[in-house]
Amino acid sequence: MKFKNSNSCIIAHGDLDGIISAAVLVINLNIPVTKRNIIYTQPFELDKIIISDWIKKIYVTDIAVNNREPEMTKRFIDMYREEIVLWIDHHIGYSLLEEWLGEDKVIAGDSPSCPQLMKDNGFIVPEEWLAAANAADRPTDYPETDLSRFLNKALKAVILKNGSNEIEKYFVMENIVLYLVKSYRGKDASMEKQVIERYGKMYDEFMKNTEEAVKRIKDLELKCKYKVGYLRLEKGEGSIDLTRLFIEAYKIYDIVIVQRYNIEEEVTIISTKLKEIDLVKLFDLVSGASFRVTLKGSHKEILEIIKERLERLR
Ligand SMILES: [Mn+2]
Repeated sequence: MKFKNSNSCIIAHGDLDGIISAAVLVINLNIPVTKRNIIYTQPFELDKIIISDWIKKIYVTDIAVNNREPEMTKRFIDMYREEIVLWIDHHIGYSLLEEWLGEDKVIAGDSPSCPQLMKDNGFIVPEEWLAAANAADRPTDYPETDLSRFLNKALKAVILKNGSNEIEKYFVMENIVLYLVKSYRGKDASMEKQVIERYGKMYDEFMKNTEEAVKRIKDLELKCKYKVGYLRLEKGEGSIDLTRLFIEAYKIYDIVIVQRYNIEEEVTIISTKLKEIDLVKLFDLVSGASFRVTLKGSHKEILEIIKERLERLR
């Protein structure tokens, strides 16, 4: 099969919504699914991607204006203004895209997902893909589907996996796009399906590890008005889903401390469910989220500091 658009490239957000919208572009514009033609990234890493000289058309999908540094997104637009054909986005700040790029080149709006926006603007979007993208990006409004669960498990597994790198993430994302596109075209997608299943099983394993880890959380019994849970993860333990762990731990604790290793580095993550606590302030940090901070350094020393700070909260 000859591709009309081998000089086109898609830049997609590396989450399920972004990946499905890349597949929508592929089937509508007949763009090849190769590493050169589809780039998966994050809004804050847009300035790090490399686009080959022979790319003449760029399609961007599900990439928000970088909220910490909008100028970075602007610079990217200025650099590739000629090549950018279309930018599809549904995140807050999309009006800046229209301002910088011109309304002709932007499909944007408040929408549950990018495939939804594309469908509303005349693209062919299979119903199953649309439902999966909506469920992935707006889980509170749209129920999970078999497809969203199947694909998201693989995606989460490769992200959670200890020591997984960009190449492996790309591998899974590319397999998801190929799986969708080949299935849509009625071609054999069993190889891709196998890859997705393999990572799905890995995710099930990580969930089991997470459940086990939740049971090991201990009460620190501090002289503090909050209930503080503590967990230490040893080197070489299986991967866990920290977000999931915190959700479970919040059923008992207000604040949860997890000490673990990042390769050899000792890291401590402190997380709270209470809005009244600002962890950034409490630990004199310059930035971060008020509800979750990561501290580096000796576990023992950091834990002493944390205890001392938390005990100020009587
Ligand atoms: Mn999205």
